[in-house]
Amino acid sequence: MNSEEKIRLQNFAIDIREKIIYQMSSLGSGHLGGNLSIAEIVAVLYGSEMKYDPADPKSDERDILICSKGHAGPCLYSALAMKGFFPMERLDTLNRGGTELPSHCDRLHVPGIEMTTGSLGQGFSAACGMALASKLDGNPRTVYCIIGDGESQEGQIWEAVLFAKHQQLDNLILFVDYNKAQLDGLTKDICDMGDYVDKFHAFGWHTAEIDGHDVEAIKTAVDAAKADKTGLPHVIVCNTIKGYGVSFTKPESCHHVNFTPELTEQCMRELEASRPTA
Ligand SMILES: Cc1ncc(C[n+]2csc(CCOP(=O)(O)OP(=O)(O)O)c2C)c(N)n1
Repeated sequence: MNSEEKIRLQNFAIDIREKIIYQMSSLGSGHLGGNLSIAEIVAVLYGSEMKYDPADPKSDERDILICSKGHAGPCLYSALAMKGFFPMERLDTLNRGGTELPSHCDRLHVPGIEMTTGSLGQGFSAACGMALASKLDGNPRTVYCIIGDGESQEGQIWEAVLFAKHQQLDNLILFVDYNKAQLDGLTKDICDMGDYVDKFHAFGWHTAEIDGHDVEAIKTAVDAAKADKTGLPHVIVCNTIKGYGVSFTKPESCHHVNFTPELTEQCMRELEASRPTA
């Protein structure tokens, strides 16, 4: 990746973070930590890797992303609005009565959202189904899915992991947002998941582990996964930080945050100051 491309994707991730905070502060609160932790993954997918057409969100030519940790809707909405799937003004309406922008991913209301998620563990099964259907249809698309580390404590996740291997879903790329924290504390204290790479390897998957805030590492891992058509599904374990990008957050206590105008201003100032320079 050349430095221009790197800076473009890093800036896109910062734009996404600013829009996440904009949506949540307009509402007064939101699931901040787990939205901020996946900004680079979403920036690389919508900024570089995925095929999509905002004018035709259901096009057969498109790739698919399912955010199984549905509370990270605002992160995807930021990217979708910036890419023209719906008007930017809709970001003002997050989770208000009658809104077309519910806080959790909603495929019936939000163009570009492929699966309604929020009940943790379920979105990944849908992603496996879509990957299998794409293969049966001879559609060359890639299906991407993001799960949380807390979410990976759900039994349904591991049924889907088995299924994907059995069905040889090498068109499926799963990101584990390994931010080490869930709703009410650190994942290791609540139900330690051990070593993800070992686990997925034991289930027969192709594995990679990267810094999930490094756009170059994300792109390299996705390109390698896409190129590998040996019948194995792909997991990219992304080491991330819950609440990454602003200074007031602590991973174990930033799952859901209340905003004041002062806090919003501080976050926006910090994000602007963090923009990379050539
Ligand atoms: C089946 C289910 N149980 C509980 C919840 C409530 N809940 C919402 S987010 C969350 C924590 C998820 O942690 P993690 O997957 O690590 O995601 P992160 O907060 O780091 O984004 C929980 C328990 C839920 N949405 N669905």
